[in-house]
Order: sequence, then C-alpha cells, then structure tokens
Amino acid sequence: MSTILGIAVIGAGRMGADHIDRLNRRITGARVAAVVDVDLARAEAAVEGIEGAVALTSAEEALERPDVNAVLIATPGFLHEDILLKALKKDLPILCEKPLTPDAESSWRIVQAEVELGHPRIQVGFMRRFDAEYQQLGELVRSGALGELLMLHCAHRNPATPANFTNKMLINDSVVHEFDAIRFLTGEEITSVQVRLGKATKNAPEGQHDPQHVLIETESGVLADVEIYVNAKFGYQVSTQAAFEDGIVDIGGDTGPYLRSAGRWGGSITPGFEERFGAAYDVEVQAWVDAAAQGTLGGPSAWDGYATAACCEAGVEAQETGTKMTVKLEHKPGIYS
Ligand code: ISE
Repeated sequence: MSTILGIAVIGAGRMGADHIDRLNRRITGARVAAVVDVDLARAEAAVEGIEGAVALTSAEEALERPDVNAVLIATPGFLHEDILLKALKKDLPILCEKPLTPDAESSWRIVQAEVELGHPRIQVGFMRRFDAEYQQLGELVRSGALGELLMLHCAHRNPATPANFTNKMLINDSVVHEFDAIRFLTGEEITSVQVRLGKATKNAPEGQHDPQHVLIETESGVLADVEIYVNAKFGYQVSTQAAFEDGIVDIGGDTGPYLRSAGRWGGSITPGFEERFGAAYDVEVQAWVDAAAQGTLGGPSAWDGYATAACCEAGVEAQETGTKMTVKLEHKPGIYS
C-alpha cells in the first residue's frame, strides 16, 4: 500500500461531500482518488479542483483502479451491503457511514463476511465516539472516579426533517447514534428498548409522531432515556446528563462565545450535525486513515454496526407494539474482541 491512501468516496450527497472536503483539506496521509455517484454531474462537481481525482458512476470501476486503496461509503444505507462485500473481497480498509446496513440480518451477513476474511476491515461512522466531551465522559466512566454510572439522560434534537422522514427513521437514522453512544459510554451491550409516544408537535410532517421517548437498559442495569425530537425548530442539539454514584456530569451543553449586546445575553446554536460534530468527524476520519496505514481499525467495528442494527430493530418493534422489546444478539466473533 502506498504511504498516501487513495480513497474512493462512494456517494457524493450531503455526508459524502462533507467527507470529500475534509479529506481534501484537513486529513493527512490520504487523498481523494475517485468519487462515485449515480449522478455523474454531482460526482464531477465533487472532484472539481482535486488533483488526480476521477468522477465515476460505478463503485466496481472505482475498486478496480490501481490508485484506490481504501473506500469511504456515504451512500444511502440500503446500498451499503453490496459495496461492503465487494470492498471486503479486495481486503480494502473501509469507513462506512452509519447505518452499517438497514437491518440486523444483513449486518450479520457483513460480520460473517469479515469473519471469513479473518480480520476486521470495516470502521462504522459513529462520529460521537470522537467528540471530545463524549471521550471525556467515557474516560470518567472507565476510571470509576465518580463511582458507578447509574443513569443517562439524553436529548437529541434536530431543527426539522424532510417530509419523507418516517417514524421508523426516528429510530434507524437518529436514535441509532444514542444506541452506539450508550454502548460506547457503558462498554456494555443494550438489552432492551421501549418507546413511548406522548403529546406530539404540530410541526412534524404528516404520519410522523414527534417527539418520542426511548427507554434503554444495558447489561448491568444502567437506564438511559432519550428524548428524540426531530422538529424542535430552534437548532441542532445533542446533549447527555450522566448520573453517577458520586456526581452528575453534563456534556453537549451550549458553548461560547457568550455574548452580551443590545440589552440581551446569549450565544448561538449549531444549525446541523455537520457543525455540531465537525471536529469529531475530522478526528474520526484521521483515526481511520492512520489505522488503515497499519492495517487496523481506528474506531467502531462492523460488530458495533450489527449490534446497533439489532437495537434499532428492537426499537422499531417497540414503537409499533408499545411494549419493552429484548435486543437479540448473535455470539460476538473472536475477531472483534
Ligand atoms: C442524521 O442522519 C444523522 O446522522 C444525525 O447525526 C442525526 O442527528 C439526525 O437525526 C439524522 O437524521
């Protein structure tokens, strides 16, 4: 493998374009070698000004190129499995945006393909693990400095959703991040999920019930509650309060600059996830590139992608049945320990 990783970015939509910009301007040790999109014009626009990068419409063609030695997948989730399997066949390092795949069964197929390959190659794009405050909270939990972690209170608020953002997507697209973050913070698997639908906002698209209250339990009995509120209007906010035996810790609060002007005080709120987690995405992609050069992973694995897919499945069933659903997981293969 060359010292500079040649990356094929598959999908040049919102997240793909954000990663192309990041790879091109801030990440060291890697370059964008190819951009693939079904819309050639969009791929061409994405490679504009990037020396040596080609625009293509076929992922297979990109994977055949001699200057491509890693893959970043940022297409819609239903297209992931096919590309993942092809990239695994070539034993290439992969960064796959969440979800790994849209359901637990297909995610398990990916895990099995990696087991067959003999080593993990897929890092899943759960960027919150790279956010400085999430990392500090994780360290606090592991250190035991505040005693045992007992409960987590999470708020996940988006300004608005597109009209086609369904009830299921509140779980599969949004709460999927809390599933991973809770697993990351506690170091435990999630055992059950319950969803409560209370009073809803008039600002949600038709057919979508917003907000929802998700109750999560981990192996040791840590309880987490998530307010998922995706048409909250005021801005983008992701915050967590952790209750320990010997203290309370808040992360994701509003940060400065704190302004006093014209008889008012306050600050500004990030408009979307690109701004809120911009720094975390940079750290995530750099960690992936650095680890890929060593033949290892720099973050969450396909097992984490599979486990969160199983949580999402339980979450969607819980939404539909109104009852507490058990998360069912296969046995964790040795390559992930
Ligand atoms: C989106 O797909 C994301 O991944 C964001 O992090 C999340 O906040 C949002 O709700 C999702 O739709």
